[in-house]
Amino acid sequence: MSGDGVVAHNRRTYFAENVDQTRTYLNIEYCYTPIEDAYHQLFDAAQEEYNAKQKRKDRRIENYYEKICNGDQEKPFYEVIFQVGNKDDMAAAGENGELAKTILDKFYHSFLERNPQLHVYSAHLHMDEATPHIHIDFIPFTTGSKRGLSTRVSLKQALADQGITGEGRSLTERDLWVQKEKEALAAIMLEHGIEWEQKGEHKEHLSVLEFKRENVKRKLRNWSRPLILSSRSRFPFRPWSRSKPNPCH
Ligand SMILES: [Mn+2]
Repeated sequence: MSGDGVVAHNRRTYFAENVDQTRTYLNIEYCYTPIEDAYHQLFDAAQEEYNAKQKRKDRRIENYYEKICNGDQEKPFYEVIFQVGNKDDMAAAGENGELAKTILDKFYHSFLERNPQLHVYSAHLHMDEATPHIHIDFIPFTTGSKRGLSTRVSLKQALADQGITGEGRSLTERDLWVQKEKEALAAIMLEHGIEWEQKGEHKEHLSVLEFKRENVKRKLRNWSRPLILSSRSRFPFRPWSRSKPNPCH
């Protein structure tokens, strides 16, 4: 899906077949700024300052967003999707749908507090698909940079500014960040009586999570087996690679 496709899905300007349009009014649009505008807000001052210092005209940056899109250094934005449960245990239209919405709503607000270096320009909670989930689109940035723009796009540096550094290829800063966010989500779930049991080893425990609801055992009598909370496919951390359609256009 290209950037335009993401926007159309998240904002419901395009309805895919799996969307129940009678429930779309239950969705929440927390924010939406076209990405070009978000780039202007974040980087215009640094771009002007940078250009003022350039003696050679060809070193000037006319459009930072286009420059990032056309370069190989950084992705222009990232999208993460968070979900509690699955369609069998947390169906959007079922008895736990509202609970999932409450948890995701709290999680979204805490996400903003935890991640000051990730500029969220688009965020949507979807209640009109099988399971409630939230799409968060962000531009990772760092300030006070010595080279290039003083404020510039950098996922690695943005996470480092937030105190998250990786340990080589086996454990990247983004792995650590995803784990931290999942733990934050788990903590909010726990406040609502849903416990996470992490299973397996290595990265597996990041993707297969089970839960039991302590406070509503009565309702759970017919749930005879552990329930899968979040699967790999529903917890994507999507950088927009150049092999995909260019999200800038
Ligand atoms: Mn969706």
